[in-house]
Amino acid sequence: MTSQFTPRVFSGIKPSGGLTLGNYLGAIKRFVGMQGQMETVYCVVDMHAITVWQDPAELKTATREVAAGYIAAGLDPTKSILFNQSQVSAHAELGWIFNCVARVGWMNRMTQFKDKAGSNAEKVSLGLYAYPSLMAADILLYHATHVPVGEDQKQHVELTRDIAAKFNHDFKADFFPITDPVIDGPATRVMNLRDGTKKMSKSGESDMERINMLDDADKIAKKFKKAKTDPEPLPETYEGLKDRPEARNLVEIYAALNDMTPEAVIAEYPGAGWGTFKPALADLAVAKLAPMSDEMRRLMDDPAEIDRTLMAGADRARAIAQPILEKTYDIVGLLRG
Ligand code: AQP
Repeated sequence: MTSQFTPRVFSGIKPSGGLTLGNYLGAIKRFVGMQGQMETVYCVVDMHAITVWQDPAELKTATREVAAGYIAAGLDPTKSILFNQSQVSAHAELGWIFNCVARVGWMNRMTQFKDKAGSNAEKVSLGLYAYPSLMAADILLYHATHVPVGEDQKQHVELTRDIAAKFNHDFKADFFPITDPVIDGPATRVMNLRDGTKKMSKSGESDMERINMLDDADKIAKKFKKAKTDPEPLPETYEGLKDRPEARNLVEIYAALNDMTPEAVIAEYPGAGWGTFKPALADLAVAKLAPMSDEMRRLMDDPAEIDRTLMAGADRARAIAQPILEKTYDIVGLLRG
């Protein structure tokens, strides 16, 4: 179904706070791995961020931080298209078309909305509810065939496929690709350091539950030292991590940071106590994150340069998006002058 489409990657991160190790391992590191394999379009999805309240000045800083994180981790603005979503108005325009394609029943099944809205569903923004249809527009506006995401976004990519299929069926037009989610590697779901059953999030309540990409060595060491674990040492085999979510999380973080399998981590540390493993994990995390955080700080010292990079990326994004939006309007029957 996607074979007639040029292979193209689209993904994004919302600037709803500082970047976490979850964003890095579950998304950015994998974005970098796909660069050069096919055309890559990476977005800072600022319009998704405002589905919950954002302080306007902090939103601008967070948008630049995500862009700096992309570049510091190895995304090259000459090889990938890097931009922020709100500069390409076609996202919002196609999002509206998809609001008219997606069904309320589909939206009602979105678990992320249920998690985020909790018992407060009557009071959250309409944007938070419609978020997955804007996300479908982000992806399909570029006829993206591949979307690297963490496990938490799988349901939204499946909804994107449903929207594309319904649009193609309703308008008898084989126009949108049925996009493949790309969810692979050992850290597609990095968990909260204080509760191994919850994912690590930018906007989680306590800073101690996450590693931020901009944390310094002392903070990283302190957070891993205080990370919740059970009292048992590491097992002798990977299977021994079953039903030990916190222990498994730390092993998987180590594996993802060091490009090895979790099985190989256990083979290196069979039966190790936390007094041995946690400092080794902290040292590894610092070794991998410090060069990136140094570069992020350097880039963020020159916000005008980041803004120029995002603006140039938006021009390139628009050149792909606008003809696809125009064609969509035509298929739907919206009259153009
Ligand atoms: N803990 C995680 N493990 C693996 N991948 C993760 N991602 C986020 N957290 C983890 C992946 O990062 C990409 C960007 O996500 P996002 O920022 O757009 O949305 P999110 O998943 O809602 O991220 P947060 O950090 O949880 O933000 P808040 O707290 O503001 O809602 C996605 O590919 C996501 O899978």
